[in-house]
Amino acid sequence: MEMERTFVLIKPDGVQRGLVGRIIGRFEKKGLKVVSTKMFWVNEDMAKKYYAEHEGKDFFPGLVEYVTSGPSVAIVLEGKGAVATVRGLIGTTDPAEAHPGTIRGDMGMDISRNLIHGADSLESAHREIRLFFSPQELLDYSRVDRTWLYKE
Ligand code: D4T
Repeated sequence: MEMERTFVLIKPDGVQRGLVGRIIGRFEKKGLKVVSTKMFWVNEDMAKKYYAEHEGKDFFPGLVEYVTSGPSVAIVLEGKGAVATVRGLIGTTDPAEAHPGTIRGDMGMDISRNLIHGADSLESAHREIRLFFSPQELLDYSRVDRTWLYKE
């Protein structure tokens, strides 16, 4: 398994519901390293660009309104196989169907308030990281528990 960086966005409902610490805590506890984080108010332009694949669908206007309705928290995480691991921790798109134990399964009720986004591939992760962070903001360090998390 290769070391990967992935991108996560805690959406405005996560911030408003005071779940930021608990969500980041789940990633930390799993062993993922936080490479960078910042609060970010996604604007309409960015939201439309970001969700371009859903343009024209009935939920699109509501989706754009939701993600632009307040600040979000952007996070870069690193770990072996981080993209798939993070998607697994987040759970399926609809919190009503997401398995208990996942972030959406444990903390959400409705597909249009699904708390968090996680990059779905290494390519999207790199594109989204570049969209939200400058290279200097991605910090290079090792966690002290590294040798306890990985055999090598
Ligand atoms: P994001 O991109 O937000 O991490 O979500 P997913 O990758 O899990 O799911 P997605 O791209 O299919 O959907 C993007 C976003 O649209 C909302 N949505 C989706 C909605 O409100 N109603 C719907 O019917 C669908 C399919 C939820 C997530």
